[in-house]
Amino acid sequence: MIDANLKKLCLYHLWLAFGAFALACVFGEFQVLERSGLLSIIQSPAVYFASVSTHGVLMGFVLTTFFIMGFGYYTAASSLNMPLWNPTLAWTSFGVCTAGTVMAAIPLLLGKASVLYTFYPPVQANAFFYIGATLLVVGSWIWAAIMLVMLVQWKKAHPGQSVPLPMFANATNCVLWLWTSVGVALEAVFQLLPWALGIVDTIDVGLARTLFAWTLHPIVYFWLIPAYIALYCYVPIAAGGKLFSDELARLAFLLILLFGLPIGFHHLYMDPEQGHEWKLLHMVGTFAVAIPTLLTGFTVVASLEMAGRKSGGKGLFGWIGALPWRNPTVLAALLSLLMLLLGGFGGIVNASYAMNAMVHNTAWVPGHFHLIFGGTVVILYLAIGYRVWPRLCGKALYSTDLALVQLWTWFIGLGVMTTPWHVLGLLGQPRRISSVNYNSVLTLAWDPYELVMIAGGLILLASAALYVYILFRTQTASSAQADAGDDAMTMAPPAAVPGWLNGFLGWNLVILALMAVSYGYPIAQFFLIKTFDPTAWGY
Ligand code: HAS
Ligand code: CU
Repeated sequence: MIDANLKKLCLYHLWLAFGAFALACVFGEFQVLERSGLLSIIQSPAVYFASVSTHGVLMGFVLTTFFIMGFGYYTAASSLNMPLWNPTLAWTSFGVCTAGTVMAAIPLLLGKASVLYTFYPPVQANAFFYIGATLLVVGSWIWAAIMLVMLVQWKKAHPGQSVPLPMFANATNCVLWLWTSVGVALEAVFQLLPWALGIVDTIDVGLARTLFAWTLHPIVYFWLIPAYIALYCYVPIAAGGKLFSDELARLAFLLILLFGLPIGFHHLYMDPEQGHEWKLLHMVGTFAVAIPTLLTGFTVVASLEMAGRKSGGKGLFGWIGALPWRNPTVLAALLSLLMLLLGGFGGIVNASYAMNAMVHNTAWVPGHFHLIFGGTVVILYLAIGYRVWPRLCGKALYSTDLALVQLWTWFIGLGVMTTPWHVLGLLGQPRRISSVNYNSVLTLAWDPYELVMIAGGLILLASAALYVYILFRTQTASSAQADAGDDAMTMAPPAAVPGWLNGFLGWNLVILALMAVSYGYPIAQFFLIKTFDPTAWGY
């Protein structure tokens, strides 16, 4: 049930998200230009690292968190068909998150927090950056609490009924996020802040990296789940068919929750502070987490095939051509699946302990995550925007043709930008460098790829600008359209699903056990093993 206040709340969140997104694209284009060395006037490592840090924070934390919260409110109210619980609290959460974002943005823009979006110590940021980031997380916890209260209220009012799939997925994401954010929250409160404030002189960077790894993997699924909501709940209907299996979809979300959390050490394979046995354990888990995505690929492609065949598509692949490619939701889904196929392949390479040694800290890694995050995830956020804007504003979408151009250019831009990154990674180019001019014949081979990336970045920037333009023109159009009504988002759920596919309470115990196994000793060792004290040895 979406009333005027909720519409406003969603629009505020989504505008902030997409505003951050467009700004981050400007920084991105600056970065590829700076690094290429083409324009000597803009060469500056200091500005470069301030820019990359701001770009990463805007894309990875601001776009995502605000989008997920705004879309989460929309999903809960529309799929449960109930009013938002405690709108005042929801606005408070928005205020806390916005204040945190502003607080972090100031040192970022002043070059006082050039610590990249992973803010690994020993690089240190101004304390306001850490306080701002913490506030953003705290604000998002309020959102998660509101979502879970709504779930509980709905279940009380509808005993024995299955929770509608969009809300089931949305609630999975809340539970996932609450578990995920604990790692970075512990790092910020007990290590980074006391250190940045001068209360302690040193911190254990091994512990900090371990706590960050706790967050770093599952956060990517926090970003991914809204995209999967679109794939499962919007796409089959938009393609003219229906979802292949509601239960398989629920299973995929649950498996993301269970397998996504305890596996962060694939970011630490090359680190010294954890033993290889633990890394191996996390590697097995990392392969397991591909399963829910493979399930998703299967279910969504099967749904699309059913739709394509219904529209007359024949033969092994004829159904693909019969799909409504001119529907923005369907087009975004098809392009996102293609990018998931390639980006996921890169992920499997990264996850393989031995192959990781070849690609770790090379340009391959930004290639991987721009394709799968900037590609798969963001293109579906954009498609969700096209779908919800008319409903939130009561106006028709400004132009479907322009929306199609925008989605295609986003896809093409990502292809043009990430292919060179993958190649450069294999050629040995490190990631996170502000210049590629090493005065060596070996690195001369990098130059043409750097130029291609400038073109890719430009296409992406133009596409992002077009996106904001389409939303703006939609919202400011003078003619209103008839209220499209609440967005039920999916066909009626099965009358009943097994209890274990309908709630989360018991699953928290399973997660606790998995986390205790995979992180218990690796964290405890920092407190159990006496560190080497040079003064005791007379050094
Ligand atoms: Fe990743 C690094 C492993 C998924 C994001 N990842 C990153 C970083 C980010 C990121 C941001 O193991 C950088 C962190 C940093 O700054 O240091 N990643 C994986 C694996 C997966 C994976 C195994 N990553 C993601 C997703 C992300 C994301 C999703 C964002 C949303 N990643 C790693 C590893 C590293 C890493 C290592 C560390 C690297 C290092 O050394 O630093 C898996 O979840 C991927 C599973 C996916 C598949 C693909 C299945 C294909 C399907 C498509 C079907 C479509 C068809 C086509 C058939 C196995 C489902 C149909 C087409 C039609 C036209 C009809
Ligand atoms: Cu990961």
